[in-house]
Amino acid sequence: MARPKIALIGAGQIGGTLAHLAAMKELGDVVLFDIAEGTPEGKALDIAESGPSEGFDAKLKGTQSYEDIAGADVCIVTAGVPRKPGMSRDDLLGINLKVMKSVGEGIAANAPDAFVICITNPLDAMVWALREFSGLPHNKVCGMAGVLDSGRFAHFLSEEFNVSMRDVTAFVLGGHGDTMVPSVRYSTVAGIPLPDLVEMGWTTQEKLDAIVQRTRDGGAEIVGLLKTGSAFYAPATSAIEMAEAYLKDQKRVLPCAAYCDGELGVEGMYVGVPTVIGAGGVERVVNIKLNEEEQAGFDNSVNAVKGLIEACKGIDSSLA
Ligand code: A3D
Repeated sequence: MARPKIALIGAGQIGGTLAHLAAMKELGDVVLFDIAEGTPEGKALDIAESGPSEGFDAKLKGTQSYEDIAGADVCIVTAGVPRKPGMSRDDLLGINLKVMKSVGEGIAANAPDAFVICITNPLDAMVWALREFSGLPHNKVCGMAGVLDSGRFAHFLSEEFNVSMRDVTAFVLGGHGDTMVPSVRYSTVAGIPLPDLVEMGWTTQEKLDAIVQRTRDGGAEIVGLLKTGSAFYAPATSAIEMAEAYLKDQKRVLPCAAYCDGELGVEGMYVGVPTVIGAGGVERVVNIKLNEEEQAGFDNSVNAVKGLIEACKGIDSSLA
């Protein structure tokens, strides 16, 4: 059986890391596409030359031609610009929307059967626009944010409790922005919900509140440290986890920006929700019940995403 084909649209910081991880995990052959001449070719060759030491079998190719992504099983989109210190994700909207148009058309023409994972920010609006431009089925287009945001939350919690990250399940809902909703009630250590751990004296409510806020600011914390771009190791790892769930039909329960058709009270748009990812793409949105406080936070986040979608429609009349 032929190896799966993984197309990476954007060969910058995240794109290069995605290619390296996909090769090391032998998820398939990798095509790196970018408009910057030489960048995808250079990264593909560099990673291929690590193969003998690492011992992986995967072909890597860099290209400026969309025809080379033909028949891809998975497309991961990072094309566009990242933010710099002082910028919000929403500041990227105008420039990255134009990029989504060319990427959407390139995928539709060459890889219409692919499972598409968008990472470009502002995430929830860009995945919506990418789906509109590509015309692919909603269940085959999703956005990576929840796995990363939950990963950040889980990491901070494991440090606070001094327990293995493997035993922490963290749960973040809503848009990938300042309004995201880390859910304390649905996050656990080996099944024990966080409010119970506060009662048990493992931490205080104040410390937990600070961790929730640090999770919301997790991207900005890294932008502030790096100064020249945004996070790329953990975002790439998160998207690879989603791609692997699809390619291996793992039926993983992962939070991602998925199209909601009434689930959690959201109608006809993309926002961060728990999903099941398997060979059918986003096979299910897990329609959980929120309490009043969670629902208010989630609705606030949904409204922020709605505002960005309206802004997209204002910029590109074909989306209206
Ligand atoms: P960067 O290293 O700048 O790579 C972006 C690449 O896109 C560059 O190599 C560009 O040449 C390329 N590019 C620009 N326009 C096009 C185009 N039309 N077609 C193809 N390629 C193009 O950025 P990065 O890899 O650090 O980040 C990529 C995106 O991911 C940014 O929008 C970030 O804001 C976003 N991001 C999202 C998350 C989430 O959790 C959702 C996390 C981190 C970064």
